[in-house]
Amino acid sequence: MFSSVDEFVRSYKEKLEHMHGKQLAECNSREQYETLGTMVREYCSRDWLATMEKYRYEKQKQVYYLSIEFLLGKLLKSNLIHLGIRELCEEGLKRLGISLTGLEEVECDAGLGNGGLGRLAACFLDSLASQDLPGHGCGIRYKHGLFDQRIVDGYQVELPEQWLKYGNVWEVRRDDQIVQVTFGGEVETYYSKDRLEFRLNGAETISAVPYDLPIIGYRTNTINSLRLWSAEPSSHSPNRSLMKYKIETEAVSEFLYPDDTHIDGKILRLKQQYFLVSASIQRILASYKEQNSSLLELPDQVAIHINDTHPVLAIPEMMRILIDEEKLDWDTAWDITTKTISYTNHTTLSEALEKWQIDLFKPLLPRIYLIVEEINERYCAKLWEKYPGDWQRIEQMAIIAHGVVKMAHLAIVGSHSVNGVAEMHTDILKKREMRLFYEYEPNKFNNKTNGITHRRWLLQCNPELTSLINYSIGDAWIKDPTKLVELLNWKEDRVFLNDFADVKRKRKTILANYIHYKNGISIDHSSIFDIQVKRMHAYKRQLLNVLHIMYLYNRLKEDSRFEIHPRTFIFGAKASPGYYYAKKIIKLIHSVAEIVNNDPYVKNFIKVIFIENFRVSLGEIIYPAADVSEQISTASKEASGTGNMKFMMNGAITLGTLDGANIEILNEVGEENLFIFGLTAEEVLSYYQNGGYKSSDYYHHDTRIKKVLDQLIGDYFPLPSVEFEPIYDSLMSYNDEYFLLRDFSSYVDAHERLNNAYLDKTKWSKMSVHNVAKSGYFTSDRTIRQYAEDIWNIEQHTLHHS
Ligand code: 26W
Repeated sequence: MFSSVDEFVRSYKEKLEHMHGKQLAECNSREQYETLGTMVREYCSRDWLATMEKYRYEKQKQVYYLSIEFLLGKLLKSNLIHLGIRELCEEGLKRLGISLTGLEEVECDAGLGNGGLGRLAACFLDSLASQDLPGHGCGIRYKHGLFDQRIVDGYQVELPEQWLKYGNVWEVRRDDQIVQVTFGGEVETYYSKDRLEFRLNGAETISAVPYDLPIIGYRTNTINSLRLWSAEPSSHSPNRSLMKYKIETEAVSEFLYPDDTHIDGKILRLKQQYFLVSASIQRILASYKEQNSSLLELPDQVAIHINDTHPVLAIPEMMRILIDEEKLDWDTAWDITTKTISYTNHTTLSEALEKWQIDLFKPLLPRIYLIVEEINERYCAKLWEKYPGDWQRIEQMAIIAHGVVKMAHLAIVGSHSVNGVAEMHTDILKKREMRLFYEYEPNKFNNKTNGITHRRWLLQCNPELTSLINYSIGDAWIKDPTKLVELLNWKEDRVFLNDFADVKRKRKTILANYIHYKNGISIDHSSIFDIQVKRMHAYKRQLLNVLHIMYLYNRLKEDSRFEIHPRTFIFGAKASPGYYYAKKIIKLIHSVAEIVNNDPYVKNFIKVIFIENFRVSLGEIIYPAADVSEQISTASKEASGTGNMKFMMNGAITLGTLDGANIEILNEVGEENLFIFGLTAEEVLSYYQNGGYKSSDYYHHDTRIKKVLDQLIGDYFPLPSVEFEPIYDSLMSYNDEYFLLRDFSSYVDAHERLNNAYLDKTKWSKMSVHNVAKSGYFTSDRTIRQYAEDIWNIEQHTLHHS
């Protein structure tokens, strides 16, 4: 199929006719895309099967990464690159008058995630396969991924996302592997041969249908699987209206919840979580049992990782199967379960910590609830032994307390490893959020600083930079990105620096053209592209960025001698549909843009752009075009951040707080190669403890702040004056929970330093090169190797081709 261009052209035409029953000339680009995608999927099926066979027969330990989100983005381009057949396809299609990039654009993003957590899961799958590690994803095949964002009159409007509308060429439905998942009913207990047994009566069953996607390693023969479960009515039909049953069943995998950090305690969400977990654990144990006789060795053969607490019911579900179905005793089952499961925490924000009301949990999952109760009782009893009489401590550590089940506590207690996602985040977990658990079992806790796949986020999305790097230091960095450090040898080379600056210019032009096409706004290609793209959230402080733009505007208007290098401020962000405040910030960005972009004087210095519907595939054109990466969360709030790494790897300079992985970026590049500002995490946390900050002092003592804040509520914007009152109030009446006014002045200073640095173009380019050179540490290959060695205990395999 892909052995020569001639051969490709022949099989492509044949496939197209078979699939669509038409001649090439009559096929639209979607049909052409489907043809190519199907060919690629079929082409990899041999290696896919071979990989699975090898795992089965060589009894290598496998890891299963359970995640409620996998934010994959598009797959055609990366699959072609990984298989090493992209150039051949491009050439073949060209002969047929088809543009490959055109077909790549037709593909919909697989947007089965909200943000960092979901994208991290996708990067991890890529790094597992690309390093020949036996690891697979388990997730949900949502019919609708994260909503499509439209902006109407400056306001966000959400439309249902439709990635499956025309089918999905990458997936294979596995009817032979369907399992049943059970909800509701009542638990009956009885004795059988002196053993207490449990039976569920009157429960309802739904089918979990697996769809498998190949995860293709980069130039290896390894092809792992991502298994996505879809909910369908089961043939054991219930005693109630079939139509209602069908609708309620399909609802389980209908939508991805669009909440990021703020939990919506809806029953459907809990159903999704148990659906994912029950289906996955049942299959994992069944396939283990096909090969092994004793469940006691399960932890030597299988590792199960839970991505945040969303899949934490894997713990009681595994206990249920081991005890009720496999008839093991509690202690043996508990030993196997805890040795198998490990857990990553992704946030310390209290509003994101999952707690489920018992009233909701117990009727939906009665047997699972009983098991959680038992886990809790045994755990509290052990705590009592260690801390006799210390009721307060035990109450704080309990899994069930005050009418709720605390999912993070269950995750810590039921797994053998708990990790944070950046050094500082892990420190905060140990010292604060999880202090009592850390004191009790310090060895459980460890750090795994996040990473990103340099294949998608540099090699694939920035071919211009890739060629320049290859030309300068060779291509060994693709297998080992720490080799990017060799770019430092070129930092003083004039020709190289020119070429490097040229790459950035090209990438800025590509983004500028996109913006012109989408927003109808022309931007100055030589302006500084200052970009903040991420979910919209108060703690990420897009508002601080906007306040600074308003200040710059005021300053430019007031002081005709004040000059800055032209700047284009670019935003992209989705707000959770129910997050009123975040939506207000989106409107504010548009209102400020309206004023700034239409001011005949100011528009020569600054422009403000909001890019609609930010998603993985847009990231691929945005990160390479950035000069400045805005990473300005309130210190202590951003567990890690991964956008920061994508920008850095493409040569953007970080303007950031000492938060999450920004600190490790600073450690890599040194303070001369990024701009740090603002309170430290220590300072923020001690403010919280002492109630010491009064935001109105900053309003009264800083005229820049006063002027901007007053503009929020007067008649400055052509809108009812109440429009931005909630924003004003958050800063003044509610005492500025995220320290925007406190950090404002320091942020202004950092921007000034940055502006001055940019005036020396050569120096700026050197800083930029330095960032690329030191970005190798942030490859998810490194992160995954650390998980593989320290937590999962899995090993690389080698696949020999037959
Ligand atoms: C609604 C339940 C819920 C709870 C928490 C949804 C989403 C969350 C997380 C906060 C989602 C998330 O994306 N966290 C991010 O994870 C990234 C990968 O580790 C980190 O880089 C980000 O700092 C963290 O915010």
